[in-house]
Amino acid sequence: MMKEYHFFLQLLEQEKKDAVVNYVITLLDTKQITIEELYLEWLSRSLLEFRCKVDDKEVCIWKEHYRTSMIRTIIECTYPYILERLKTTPKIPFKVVVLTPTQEYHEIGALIITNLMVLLGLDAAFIGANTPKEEIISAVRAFSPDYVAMSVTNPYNLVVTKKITDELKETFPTLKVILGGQAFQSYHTNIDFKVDYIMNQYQDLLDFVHEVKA
Ligand code: B12
Repeated sequence: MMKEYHFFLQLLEQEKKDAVVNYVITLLDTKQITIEELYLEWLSRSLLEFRCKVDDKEVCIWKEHYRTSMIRTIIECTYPYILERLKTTPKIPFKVVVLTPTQEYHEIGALIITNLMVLLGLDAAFIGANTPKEEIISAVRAFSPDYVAMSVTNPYNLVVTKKITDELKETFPTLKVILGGQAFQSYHTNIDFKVDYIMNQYQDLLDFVHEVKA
C-alpha cells in the first residue's frame, strides 16, 4: 500500500480535497483499505509527519488547518462504512464519552479513537474539544456513561487534566476514567492521576476491550 499512500499524500499536499476524498472512498468501496488502516496508518501519519516547506513558513498554520479540515471530512465520510461493519459487530454494553479538556484543541486523535471504539462494539460518542470542567461534569450527568475518555496532546494540559479527573472521581465514584493521547506518550511528570487507564496506542484499546468483554 506504499504507492497508494504516497498518492494519497500527494493529493493532500496539493490540497485537492475532492480528489483525495474520492480516492479514499474508492479504496473503502473496493475494500483495498480497512477503516483501521486508513485511520491509523494514513490519516494519523499524514498529520504527525506534517512539515512546513521552508518558503511556506508564513502560510504554514493555514496549510495545517486546511489539512486537518480535509482529514476531518474524510473521517466523517467513513461513518457509513462503520455502520456497515456494525451490522456484524457484537455490541459491548458500555457507554463511553470521549472529549478533550479545556485548552486542548487537538481533536483528530479523539475523533479517531471514538470511531475505533464504536467499531469494536462500544457505545462511544465524541462530545467535543476544549471542554471546560463544569461542562464535562454536566455531560456525565446527562449521558450517565460508564467511562469518560479524555484525549490530551499538549503536556501543558496535564495539570488541568489532573484537576478534572480528580473532580470527576469525587463527584461520580463509580465512573471509570481513561486518559490517552500524545501527552502520555512522553509522560515523565510526577502527576499522580487517579484514573483507571492510561492508554497510548490502539493495542491498549484492544486490550481494554478484551478485558471488559471477559
Ligand atoms: C493538526 C495539529 C494542530 C491543529 C489541531 C486541529 C484539530 N482540530 O485537531 C491546530 C492548528 C489547531 C493546532 C494547534 C496547536 N498546536 Co498542534 N499539531 C497538530 C499536528 C500537526 C497533528 C495533530 C494530530 O491531529 N495528529 C493525528 C492524531 C490522530 O494523532 P494523536 O492525536 O496523537 O492521536 C493518536 C494517539 O495519540 C491516540 N490517542 C489520542 N487520544 C487518545 C485517547 C485515548 C483514550 C486513546 C486510547 C488513544 C488516544 O490515538 C490516535 C490514533 O493513533 C501535531 C503534529 C504532531 N506531531 O502530532 C501538532 C502538535 C501536536 N501541535 C503542537 C502545538 C505546540 C500546537 C500549538 C500550541 C501551536 C500554536 N501556537 O499554534 C496549538 C495549541 C492549540 C491548543 N490549545 O490545543 C505541538 C505539541 C508539542 C508538545 N508536545 O507540546 C505538535 C506536536 C507540533 C510540534 N511538533 O510542535 N495543532
